[in-house]
Amino acid sequence: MMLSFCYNSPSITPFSSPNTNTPFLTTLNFNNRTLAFNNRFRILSNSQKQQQQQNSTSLLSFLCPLLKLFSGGDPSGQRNFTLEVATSSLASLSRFAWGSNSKVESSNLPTTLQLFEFEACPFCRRVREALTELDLSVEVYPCPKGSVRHREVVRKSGGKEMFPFLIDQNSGISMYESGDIVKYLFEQYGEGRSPSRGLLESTIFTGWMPTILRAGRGMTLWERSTPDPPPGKLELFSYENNPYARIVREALCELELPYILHNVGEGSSRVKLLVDASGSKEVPYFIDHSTGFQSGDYKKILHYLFETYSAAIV
Ligand SMILES: N[C@@H](CCC(=O)N[C@@H](CS)C(=O)NCC(=O)O)C(=O)O
Repeated sequence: MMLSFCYNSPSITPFSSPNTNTPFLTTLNFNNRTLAFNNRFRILSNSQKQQQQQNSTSLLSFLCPLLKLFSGGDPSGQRNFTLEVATSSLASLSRFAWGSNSKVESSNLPTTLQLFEFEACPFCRRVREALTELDLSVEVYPCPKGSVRHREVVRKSGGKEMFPFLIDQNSGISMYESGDIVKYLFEQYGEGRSPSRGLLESTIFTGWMPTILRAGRGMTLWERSTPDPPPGKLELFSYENNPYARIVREALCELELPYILHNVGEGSSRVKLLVDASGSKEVPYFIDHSTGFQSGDYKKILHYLFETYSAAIV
């Protein structure tokens, strides 16, 4: 289950929290150093290796290549927003209440979690749903198919390109396998709670529905996305099963833009942070610290993202 065991060295630069002004890029540089550190200390027992092989050949993994059947097409082109919202709302319905509510009293922990994932991946979805339930903020490093930047970090750190992949700077652990990640997160941050009923088992059944209904959005790198990472920190207030926030996350993924994801599910104590930033409790709310752009309108956010971070004319 766990791929690496390492410790937090006091000599390592402190992890950047969303409340600091540290540019997001700094964190990624820090990652590179940390990941090299992780590699040096990776210890795999035979049983772990066996487990890893079993996991990678699991039935669920075999279904993943089917994702390639869905091609999202040009994400920067004219969209039928009625259809977009309808399909995203159906996707939300298909996931019932998973990823909508916060189940724990948030302790407003500093962000120590880094999630390498892509929006359309059903296994990544399960982890994002758990993060909403746990009321945790996380740094998201999108790894859409065809992308290189963050995928390389995963390959170097964990040994293979499989998603989701989690790094927790707090415990020094990095791991694959969505089920293991969800269990780990609840053990570490769940204050004794368990994932809500069916969350762990639901991926095989309806975890695919948002992927299918959204016709591959949030799966593949947009070929005209700018090759460089954003110069500053991007932040998104969201919760996993919000239909409008999903549309924004898909775009961030297709542009391979890393961002800090603040989960603000029903009951989240992060609402105050959101209201302070936006004056409202509504999600999505997006902030680009390098330009000062901020908006709670998903259409404006999409327009901004493709205008700023791709060569597309929108
Ligand atoms: N059993 C794994 C399955 C993970 C998996 O198969 N992920 C797919 C995406 S849905 C993947 O990483 N495919 C390789 C790729 O996208 O390059 C889990 O639960 O995390």
